[in-house]
Amino acid sequence: MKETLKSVKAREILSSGSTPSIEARVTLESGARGVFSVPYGASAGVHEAFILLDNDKKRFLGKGMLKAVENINNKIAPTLIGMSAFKQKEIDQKMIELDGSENKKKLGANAILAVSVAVARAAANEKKMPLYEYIREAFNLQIEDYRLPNPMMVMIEGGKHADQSTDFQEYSVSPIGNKSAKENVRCGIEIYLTLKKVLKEKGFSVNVGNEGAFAPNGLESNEAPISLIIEAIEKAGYKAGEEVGISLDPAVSEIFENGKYQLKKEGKSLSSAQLIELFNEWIAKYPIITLEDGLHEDDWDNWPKLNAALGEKVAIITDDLTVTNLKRLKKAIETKCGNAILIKLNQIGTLTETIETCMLARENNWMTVISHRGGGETNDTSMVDLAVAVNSGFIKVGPSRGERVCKYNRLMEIEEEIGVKRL
Ligand code: 2PG
Ligand code: MG
Repeated sequence: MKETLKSVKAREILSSGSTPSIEARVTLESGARGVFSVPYGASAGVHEAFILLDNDKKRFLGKGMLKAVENINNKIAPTLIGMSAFKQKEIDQKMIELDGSENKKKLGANAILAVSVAVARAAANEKKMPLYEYIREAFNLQIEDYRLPNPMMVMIEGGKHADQSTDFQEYSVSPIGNKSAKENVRCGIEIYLTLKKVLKEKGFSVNVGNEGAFAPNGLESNEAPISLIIEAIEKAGYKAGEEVGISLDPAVSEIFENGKYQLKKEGKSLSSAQLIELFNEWIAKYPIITLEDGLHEDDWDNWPKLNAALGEKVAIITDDLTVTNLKRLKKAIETKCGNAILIKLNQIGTLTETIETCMLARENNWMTVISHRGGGETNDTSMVDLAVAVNSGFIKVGPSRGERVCKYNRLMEIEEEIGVKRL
């Protein structure tokens, strides 16, 4: 049959962080093809699916991915060839079984995901459908109409994503309200370009970090970026709080040491309760609308407290806590840890599991935010189609560098395809 998988091939490629990654290419009997390249996370949570690295110090300082490439070419390909590309769930299930481990450590989630999304792309091409439409059909998603996600655009980055910047990882702007995707993207970019001027005037460097956001050193505190961004919002002609909100991802799993959160900028060690209080103060002072990873990835006891204290005021987004994992999301919902989830395809490793997690979130009125990866993005834009398919609230992506702006370009392209849709 024409939709049958004829060949599955992989190769090692480079990601934006100059670390290797994988591209998989699936060809169907009809000749239709699907290609997907997997991103790589710099501040990956410990509960994420396993990324198989070669650990051969003679190649790419141990970060080569030839073993995962071989797993695709020699193990996954022979298992899947002959299956229908339209059977996405069965294909993903086959790979999960072939791996047989809890966190995909045998074949590597990098290998499995590369094939999973490449299959979906080939199937969409065979049906001459855009990927977002195909995802809805393949998973029989009962979602009416489309609501394009708003940008959550990173303006200043620190933590593991930049050298000598803030302890906290990301300070973003999120246009709110009922504008088109094109206007929202323009709004974010105008603020970014204005922030460049604001930083320059104050003598800060405007070099960018991993995600294409500014990463100045010499900022006086972890709080300082917020006022700089608000200044940029206003100078760009937008109203902070009304048209544009601030989104924070302090990514505090990365600064949790010896039982406390280490804020080097302030020379302080904070307990979970003190950190919640700090965010509470900031939320009272600034137009913050979302707070992601406000506590560390295993702090199940305190996440409900964070959510109880702040969840009525802002979206409490779980990232390292839930890692796009259905079981962890279930627990987070049951224990009321938040009200929104960050989704990254390579945290879990198949399209099917990613969709299941998104749909569970939706059913429980948790917003989904589909995210880029910090350290090693690729030029692939499937994450945007995924966001459109599941009506995500936001896509989190940096404002410059080719591997980031291609996501916004894809969003604006989709808007041209389906028209300006606001629900
Ligand atoms: C995050 C992401 C993306 P990383 O923490 O949300 O911004 O970073 O890919 O390094 O995990
Ligand atoms: Mg995060």
